[in-house]
Amino acid sequence: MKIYLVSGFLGSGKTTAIISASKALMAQGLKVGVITNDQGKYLVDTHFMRLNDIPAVEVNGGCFCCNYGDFNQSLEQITQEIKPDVVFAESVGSCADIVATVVKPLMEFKTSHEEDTTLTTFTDARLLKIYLEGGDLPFQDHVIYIFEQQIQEAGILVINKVDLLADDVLGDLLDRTAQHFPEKQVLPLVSLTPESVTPWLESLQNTLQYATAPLKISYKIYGSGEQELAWYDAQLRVESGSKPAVEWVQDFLGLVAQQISEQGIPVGHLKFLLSDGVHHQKFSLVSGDGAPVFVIDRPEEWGQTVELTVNARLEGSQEEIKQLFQSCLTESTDSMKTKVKVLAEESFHPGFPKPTYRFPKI
Ligand SMILES: Nc1nc2c(ncn2[C@@H]2O[C@H](COP(=O)(O)OP(=O)(O)O)[C@@H](O)[C@H]2O)c(=O)[nH]1
Ligand SMILES: [Mg+2]
Repeated sequence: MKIYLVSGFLGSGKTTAIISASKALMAQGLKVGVITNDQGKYLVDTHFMRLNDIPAVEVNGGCFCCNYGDFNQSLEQITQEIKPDVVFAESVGSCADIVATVVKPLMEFKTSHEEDTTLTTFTDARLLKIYLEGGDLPFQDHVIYIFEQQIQEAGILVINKVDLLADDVLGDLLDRTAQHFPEKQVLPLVSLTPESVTPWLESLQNTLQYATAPLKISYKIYGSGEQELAWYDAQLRVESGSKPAVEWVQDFLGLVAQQISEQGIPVGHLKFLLSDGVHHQKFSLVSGDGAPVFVIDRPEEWGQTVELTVNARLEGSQEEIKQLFQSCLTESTDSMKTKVKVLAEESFHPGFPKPTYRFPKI
């Protein structure tokens, strides 16, 4: 069984790539399992994996490193239930130091079913370009530190979303990347389809045991970077009243987009999953995407009752972020007279990282 760990900043395309790669491998008759991970509990990504018929288990409420026991249990569960050839494990996008806290413990406590473990770090080509050109990324320095550390420890460094760059711009980016990281295996990629991730799957197959040294990382800076980010998750049930439920959702999404733009809030990853049990649509906004626009497909086809899952990872205070969503909810509900039930809601800053294991200790 191969374990492919996938890390990288919020919104860099990890889930998209894992879904495409899983579909490609499943089409070849291989068995695939996925472990998703997040600090929150109501996860768009896990739902979305399952909607794509990809077996997924979740480690939630904290990262793999700080919940190594849960990670290992999920690995056991997936191994017993599915007997997979390949396991993809996606770490939360604000997490770094995976080599020392996940890869090394996996090797140390190796069980017979673990053959090869690789670590791929995904990075959004547009953010990497700004970073390597010395430009201003739209985050605080300590958040950028996390972005840097993730790249630093990459086994395979995927420069993702290269479809969004012109050929000459991409050529320049690849040159700069090679200059900055001469030792790294660098892979430009488009993650959108099972066909387009073939180069990544080839690299994974050709990369044997993970070789790079653990990071020399400052937990003080890393921890404060995590705390500059805020999580807001919610699950809403919307029932049609005088107006269809999706019309409320469209209004609410528009208000959220407008507020985020107007307040200039740096977006790590803002995701919504809309579902009526038959239809499903995922909306996603990441840094570099420009002004947010969320448009519901074929609004006339949706059912009377819909559920909306909200996963927001933004920079700022959790109180302010929560306030933003709640005020949009109130404003939309008042103006549209729709019944909206908040099934679950939480907002928080990620806790200070305290890995279960670290090899070597710091
Ligand atoms: N254009 C383009 N968009 C991508 C690509 N990979 C991912 N995305 C988009 O980037 C956003 C974030 O993707 P996701 O996989 O959820 O990121 P994660 O937070 O790293 O798991 C989504 O809107 C994806 O559709 C790619 O190769 N090209
Ligand atoms: Mg993801």
